Amino acid sequence: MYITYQSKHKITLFPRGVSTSSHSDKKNIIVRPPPKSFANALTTSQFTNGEKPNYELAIKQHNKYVETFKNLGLNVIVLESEEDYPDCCFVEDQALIVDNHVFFPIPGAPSRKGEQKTIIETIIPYMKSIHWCQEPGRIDGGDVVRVGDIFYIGRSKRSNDDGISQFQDFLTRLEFESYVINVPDYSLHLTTLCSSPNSKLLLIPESTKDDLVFENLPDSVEIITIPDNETYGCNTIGIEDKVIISEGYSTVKNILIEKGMEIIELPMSEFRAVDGSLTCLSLFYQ
Ligand code: CIR
Repeated sequence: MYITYQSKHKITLFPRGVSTSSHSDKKNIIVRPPPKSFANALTTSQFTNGEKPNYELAIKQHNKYVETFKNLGLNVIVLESEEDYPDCCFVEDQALIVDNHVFFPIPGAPSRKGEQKTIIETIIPYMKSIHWCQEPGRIDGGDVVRVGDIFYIGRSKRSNDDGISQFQDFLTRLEFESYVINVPDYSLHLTTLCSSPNSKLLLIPESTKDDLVFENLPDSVEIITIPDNETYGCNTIGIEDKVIISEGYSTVKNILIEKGMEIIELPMSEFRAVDGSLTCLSLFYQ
């Protein structure tokens, strides 16, 4: 099935004058609950001492995640989890959707490739154009951070130069600027370290301020440095004037309240144990 799609959609047409999406363009969200095999998900143990996540608690936390988006009025599409793929709840990595144009990456972790099939089948009908990463490219969705209309792409253990440059070509054809940022070795993805809850804010951990170089960042964007003990809290999801943050990160919470945002806190301990942050659990399209 995957191969059929791949050859069928290889030729991709890009319209000119692409509309720009913003945080308010998140209308549909794809999620997938963790499978029973979740304890076997990949982990760097960046945030833990290698404790395994608890499946039942992960399901409860995921249910809250889903309810939150329903309450915010988004159309939530819940895919079935797949036991063969312990990491299948981290749907962000499997498709790069930009204003309803999609670039399907080749995931950086070989064990995660099979997760993509159902995501491809679900997304394709809604996309204006479809593009496929070619060998030897590797890129994970978790390495892409959009700040307004500029994209920053992490060069990491999961995303190589070939994959990054193919994705940059896709962005260039959509008339977006993009820049590459080296992700420190201790971290899985660029989104593990930072996020842009709205087009004027960027949250990064204090100790990364010299290493994460956001080239050509507009003056209108404020970089907020967060104490390193709240690194995990730097991953947030903005929906209009609201921002979803992980529970337990008071500095992040207070700063965003000061900036006039309404906070929604979600428990994320079980996903954190296997390097999954808030953004990893969803794919948005208009
Ligand atoms: C992995 O190692 O691939 C998963 N355990 C975590 C993926 C997190 N995804 C993301 O940051 N987008």
